[in-house]
Amino acid sequence: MTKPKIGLSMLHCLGEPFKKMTERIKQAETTTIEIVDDGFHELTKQRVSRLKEIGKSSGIEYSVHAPFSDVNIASPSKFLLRAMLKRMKKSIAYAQALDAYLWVFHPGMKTGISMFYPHKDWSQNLETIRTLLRIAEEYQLKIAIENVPEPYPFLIKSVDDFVRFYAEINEELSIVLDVGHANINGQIELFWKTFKNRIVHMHLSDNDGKSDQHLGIGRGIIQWRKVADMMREMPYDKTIVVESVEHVEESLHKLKRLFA
Ligand SMILES: [Mn+2]
Repeated sequence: MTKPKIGLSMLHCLGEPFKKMTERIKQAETTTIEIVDDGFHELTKQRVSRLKEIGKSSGIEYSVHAPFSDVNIASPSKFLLRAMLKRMKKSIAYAQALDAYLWVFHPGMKTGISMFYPHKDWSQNLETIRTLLRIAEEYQLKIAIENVPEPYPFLIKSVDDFVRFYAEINEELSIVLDVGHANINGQIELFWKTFKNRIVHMHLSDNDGKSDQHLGIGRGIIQWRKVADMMREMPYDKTIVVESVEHVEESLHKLKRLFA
C-alpha cells in the first residue's frame, strides 16, 4: 500500500540549544526530519556540516523551514526587503548544502501602512516569490509555500487566497499543507480537494479550531481518521511531519498507527 512518510519537525525544541536538538535528531523514531532555520537553530556552515554528518550515519532526509520570525516577503520597505531576501537566499543555500529535499516558506503579510497602498503588498508578495523561485532554480532546490493561519495578517491564508494567487503568479509552485492551520479556517478538506495535486509535504499538529496551538496529534479537535482517509483516497505517498510542540513521540506513534 502507498503510505506517506512520517517525519518530525524540530520546532518543538526550538527553545533548546542547537546541540541538544542534534541529540534529539539522533534519538528520533524517524529519519525524516525538518530543521527550522530560525532562533537557536539558525543554520551556519558549520551546523550544516554537523547535520550532514548525522544525516549520513543515520540515513536522514532533511527538509528546511525558512526563517519566519520578523520576515515579511511583502514588505513595503525596499531596504528591509533586501535584507530579508539576503537572509532567505542564505537559507536556500544552506538547505541545498544539506541536500534537503524541500525548503518551506510562508507568504508575505500586510503591514500598518497597507491601507494606504491597496494591492501593493499583494503584488510585492508575488514579485518576491518569483525571485525566490529563481534563486531556488539557481540552487536546484525544490521550494514550496505553506498555508498560514488566522488571525495573523498574512496575504494568503484561505483556499480562495490560494486560487487567486495561482491565477496571478503563473509559475509552478508547490504547497505545504499545514493541517493545523487549515483547521482554523475550517478548510482542511477544501484545501485537499482544491490543491491535492500541488501538495508535496504536510505539517501536522492539532488545535481547538480557534488558535494555532501546535498540540499533539489527537489532543485537539481535528478528526485525524478523516484526514487519513482523505489522504488514502489519492493516495498521498509524500512526506508528512509532526509539527506539534508537545506530545511529540506520542504524535509520531499515533500517525504510524493511523497509516499502518
Ligand atoms: Mn507549519
